[in-house]
Amino acid sequence: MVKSGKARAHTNIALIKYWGKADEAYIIPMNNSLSITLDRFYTETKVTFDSSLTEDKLILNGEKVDDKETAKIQKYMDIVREVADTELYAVIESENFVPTSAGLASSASAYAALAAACNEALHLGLSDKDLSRLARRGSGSASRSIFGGFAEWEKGHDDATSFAHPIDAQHWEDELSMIFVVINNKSKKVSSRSGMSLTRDTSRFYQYWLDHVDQDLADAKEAIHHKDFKHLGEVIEANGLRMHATNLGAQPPFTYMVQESYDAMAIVHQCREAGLPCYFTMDAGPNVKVLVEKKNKQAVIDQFLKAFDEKQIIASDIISTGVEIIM
Ligand code: 2P0
Repeated sequence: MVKSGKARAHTNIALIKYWGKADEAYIIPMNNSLSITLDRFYTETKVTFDSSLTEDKLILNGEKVDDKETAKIQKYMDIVREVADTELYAVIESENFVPTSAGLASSASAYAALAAACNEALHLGLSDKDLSRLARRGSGSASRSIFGGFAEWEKGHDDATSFAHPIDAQHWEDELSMIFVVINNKSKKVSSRSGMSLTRDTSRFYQYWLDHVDQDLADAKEAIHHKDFKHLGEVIEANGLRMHATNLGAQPPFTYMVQESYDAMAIVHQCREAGLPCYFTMDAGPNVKVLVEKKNKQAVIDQFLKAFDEKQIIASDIISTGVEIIM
């Protein structure tokens, strides 16, 4: 017996960050988060359940992946099998559509696409809410990649109540873009998973983060409702910096920021001083992501090109539609 399904899901970038889990096994976060879904970066995944298989196999960008990555996927497929009440193993063929060597490959689009492909292949008929829950079991941020535009992941308190939903921005997302400043990281990488865990467990600043994130989220939603770019930008920049500040309070302290990250942030400040509104955010790496209105996109890119190589600057619009089944 062979059953297959294929899906495409896009990467998202959090504007209000997810940083820390309340439950590591089920990936229940400590706080709600809010993201935008990007048009340019996505994953396409085909999953083929086959009764002749004796284990799951993963092929990423046409190549077999290492044992560690395979083990991670097999663990996730065990969750899918439990939800779907099946014993079938699968071949998973996944392609990441991200600019080569940009270091933007994302578990968000990967697990959103995989969850949707499994839903299709096994005829599970999951609602978007339940698809978001299933994607969340693979990677927290994947819960938001089920949706286009703006999405909020409600932390909930258990598997049933922790999922994302879209936020109606009255098509404002069509007027926005994000510029990626791709920065090479020569220092030892701290994964988001271990970074957020260490911070939650040890950071002297973590409670401060928790005390303010709900207000940031409320302010961001208010700004989206009023299509107030300046307000949204100020909130998300502060929220991102506060997340990164928590890492400095961890034991041992760490940071994802490198010199070029600061250089990029300085350019954002210079753009604003020159009357070009734009605001930055950063995730678990040195890259800087700049939120800008489409009408100012090229002018801001031009400022970055004065200091960075053309290859380091990649812009993406926001996609309004969520995960989709493809042939
Ligand atoms: C976010 N990040 O909200 C935050 C901000 C990075 C910084 O979600 O452990 O890959 O798989 O749930 O989703 C990246 O963490 O972590 C992330 P897991 P995930 O986008």
